[in-house]
Amino acid sequence: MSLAHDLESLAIDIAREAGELARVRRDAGVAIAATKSALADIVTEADREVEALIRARLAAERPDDGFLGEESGAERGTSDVTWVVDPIDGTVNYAYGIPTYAVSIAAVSGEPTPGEWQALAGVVHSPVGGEVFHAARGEGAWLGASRIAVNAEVGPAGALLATGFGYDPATRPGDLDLIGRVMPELARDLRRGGAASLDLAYVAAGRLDGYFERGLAPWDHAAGALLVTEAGGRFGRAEPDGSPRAPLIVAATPAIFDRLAAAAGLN
Ligand code: LIP
Repeated sequence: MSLAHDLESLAIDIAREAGELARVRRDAGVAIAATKSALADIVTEADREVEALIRARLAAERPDDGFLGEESGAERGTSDVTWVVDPIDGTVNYAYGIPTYAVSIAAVSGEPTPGEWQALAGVVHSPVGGEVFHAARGEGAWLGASRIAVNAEVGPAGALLATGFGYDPATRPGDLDLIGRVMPELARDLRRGGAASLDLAYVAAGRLDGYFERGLAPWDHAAGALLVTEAGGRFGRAEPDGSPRAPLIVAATPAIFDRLAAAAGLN
């Protein structure tokens, strides 16, 4: 078996265990532990507990690997592998009891920076739905045991797209301008699920034709981007006006990627 396949298998096992913990904590009731970059950017005790479980299981299995997590930060390893983890992506949904949230775990090699790393394995697990989207580099994208692929074409009514909004109210005008540029050009309709990793997994599975958003963190897209490319889709990331805090992410079937990227301003 390839290293990528072994990393994928480990990530699937850990994502399932972490997802079960997240689900049990949600059913028991969720407390907001703190706010981060903005009042709307919350973290729950479950976010922290789930990331600690993931980090401990990875350290036990692969002690030399690095780690980059949303809640506990970054730690360089001595191997060439770094784990990029969002323990509960869709935190606001999770806090409100909306079932659209996911455990996102990716293994990357090289410099653990988007645009520089090479994704080796990615898993996006939806605990409520029980769905496990997964990919190992060069081995395709899967939903459970079923192979998945992006839509080969987009119908005459236009593309079903998804997007999202940053936590900082100051980004709202730019986000709305972005939608105003994209929708008339391409969309039959727009979805706002609230979890980037699931939006990307849905592009990979053909449930969406494309997705775009500004301001995502590396852990939001690390796993989902590999799902998209292994499913035959295209993924792009840019930092318009050189702002690393608000990168633009575009992912789509090749049938519309270039038009979506152009409308969104992906240089
Ligand atoms: C969320 C993303 C979502 C975005 C939110 C937030 P979190 O990640 O998954 O797409 O619109 O602003 O960034 O904070 O739930 O891990």
